[in-house]
Amino acid sequence: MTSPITLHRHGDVLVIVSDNPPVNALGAAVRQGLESAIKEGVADASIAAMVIRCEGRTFFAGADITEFGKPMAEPALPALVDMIEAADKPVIAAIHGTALGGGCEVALSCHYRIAVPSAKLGFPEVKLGLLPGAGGTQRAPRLAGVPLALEMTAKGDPIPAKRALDAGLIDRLAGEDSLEADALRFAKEMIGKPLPRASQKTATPDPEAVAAFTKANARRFRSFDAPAANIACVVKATEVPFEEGIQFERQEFMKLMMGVQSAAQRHIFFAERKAAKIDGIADDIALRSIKRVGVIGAGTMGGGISMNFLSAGIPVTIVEMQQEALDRGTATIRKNYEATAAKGRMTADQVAAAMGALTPTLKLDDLADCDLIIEAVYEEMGVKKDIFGKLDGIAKPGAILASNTSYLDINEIAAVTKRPGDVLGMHFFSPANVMKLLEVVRGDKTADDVLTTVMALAKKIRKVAVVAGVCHGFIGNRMLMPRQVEAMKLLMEGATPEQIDKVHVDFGMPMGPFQMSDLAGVDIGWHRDPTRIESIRDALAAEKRWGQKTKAGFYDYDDKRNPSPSPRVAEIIEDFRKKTGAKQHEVTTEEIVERTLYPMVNEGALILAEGKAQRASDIDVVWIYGYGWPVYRGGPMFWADTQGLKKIVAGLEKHGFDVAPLLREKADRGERFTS
Ligand code: 3H9
Repeated sequence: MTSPITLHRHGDVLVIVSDNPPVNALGAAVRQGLESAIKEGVADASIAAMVIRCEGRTFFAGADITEFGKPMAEPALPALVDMIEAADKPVIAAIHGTALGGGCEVALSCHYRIAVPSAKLGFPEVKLGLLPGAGGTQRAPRLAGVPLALEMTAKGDPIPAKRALDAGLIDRLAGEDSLEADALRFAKEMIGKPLPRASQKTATPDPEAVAAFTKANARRFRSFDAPAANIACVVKATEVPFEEGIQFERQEFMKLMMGVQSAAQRHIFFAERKAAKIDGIADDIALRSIKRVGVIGAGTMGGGISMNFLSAGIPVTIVEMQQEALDRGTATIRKNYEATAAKGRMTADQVAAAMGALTPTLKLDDLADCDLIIEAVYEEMGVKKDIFGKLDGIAKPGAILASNTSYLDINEIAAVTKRPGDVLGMHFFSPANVMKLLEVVRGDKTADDVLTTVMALAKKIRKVAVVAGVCHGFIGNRMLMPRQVEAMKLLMEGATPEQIDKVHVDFGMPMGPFQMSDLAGVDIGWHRDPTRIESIRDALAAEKRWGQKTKAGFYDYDDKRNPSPSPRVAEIIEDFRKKTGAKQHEVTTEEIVERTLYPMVNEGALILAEGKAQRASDIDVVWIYGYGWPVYRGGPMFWADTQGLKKIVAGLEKHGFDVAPLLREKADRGERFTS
């Protein structure tokens, strides 16, 4: 096998080049190649300096995550970076793309760093439930100080080259197109000069910065193990000699690596990327060109959907029926952009460009030049069919027609057109400009290139897209249903809304079933007859307890939307318990978990068996990005695997649920849903 590392001599400078697509991950072959290259450079008397650079789209993007959890081939990354730093000739890292994780650690072990202005440096390990385990937590604070090291390691967001330069993390900026030449010049200049080594610098303690950082991020870090470990390592760098700090880093790294949280977060990293692949469709299928998007409906959903495309530079024609609604929708989009600009996350020019790409209209006919039209109107089959019938006569040939329905049958909608192959579902989650998930619903007749075009477009608008089959509620909402039904039953049997919600929040969800109802609207799907009271929900809706919007739902709300338990709701529940004669018992946390979370896993197994999700990991992606399932638990299917499927089956049986055959089979065979 040829090595991904090649050597090129430029006079007395040895240029060590890695070419390991797609992202130059530091797998065994790369590490071995780097080790022998450095040895050769050090041993060769005709070499006076070395440059390490990468081919392809990026500098090393980190350790090879696929090697984690398996025995590590020599040399291990920590030993390799120490060897680079120990070299007695200047070694220069020449950085383009993203120097991430182990890649950034390789760079920091070099004596000098030069980067193109578009490059970024970062330690995203925390997002995999880890910390930089090859000296990053010890070298970064020595080079750039504690505050930046904390931010980079514990939050994991990469920083641009210019900021890295200002902070002392890199030494020079290269020309965008002259990295190798500039690195060579830099190397020649440094020949014979004393070698700066990050490990020999001291990191200044900064307890105030540590306290402020920890406090400011307490919410974001809640329940995650890795951020605290990253912070502890950075602090250690200011307290003990380098070698001792490295030992501490190693020990903390191994603890995290063996833990469930990191396994879950690594599972989601790969799950997210796998979700983009569609079984049975070739990767190189020709895509349709999407130059203009039409959105029908300028309400909350339509407006949010439009913003995704406008922000990505794709012009949008937005249609409403009434001028007033159109004006309101357009004004909301502007207001949202202006709020983003006020936070410094957009410039005034960018706001102007986004708004300039928006064409509001009252005429459906104006959608004739759109390549993709997304309908985001009232959730009613009749209304949707009417619109798709009209669109069939308006849209140009080859245009993709999508519905943003969250439950309805895409096949039925497609059937009213003469082009069902061009129709599919694009289920955005509210707020549509913020939430990362997009369920792409594949109808029976949806053409392959329509599906792949929309999946590729999703990446462009920075969504995580998952393919779902046609069924009521698709993947996410379908799994939500058994949870909500069971939560209501538990109320009847003696639990309180607060108790059930607390179990879900303690589990790591952003909110519980009743908090979610209050946010979404208790009146959603209500029959609107206040005299017909057949459920607790009907009783609440009849009293206009519609949730946060009416300041009363399952909870009472103050002006700032802070919830408090409602004595009136307790009365309504008690009244229903008496009326129905429901048997009361003490409901435990364990029972709430078994009766609200296990049925979701059960439903997930049905969805998989029916082929409505391509793979179990897709279900996990839906729940992480659409509903805030805690990423450190890896999604419902991964979580079920960590619990043991036998335990899930036993819990379901205990409470009288029908166990999905696939779940039972897997449990019997000792298998898992996820790999
Ligand atoms: C680490 O370094 C630990 C050390 O501190 C200590 C060690 C002792 N390994 O994202 P994309 C694959 S932890 C293996 O679609 P983009 C990815 O699965 C690591 N594979 O591209 C995908 O495969 P496929 C710290 C990797 O352009 C393909 O590459 N580093 C790795 O949108 C393309 O990926 C990180 O956490 C990897 N490290 O984004 C960085 N990275 O085509 C993780 C990617 O088969 N990587 N792949 O689906 C990223 O953030 C993005 O991939 C990157 C490119 C920004 C680099």
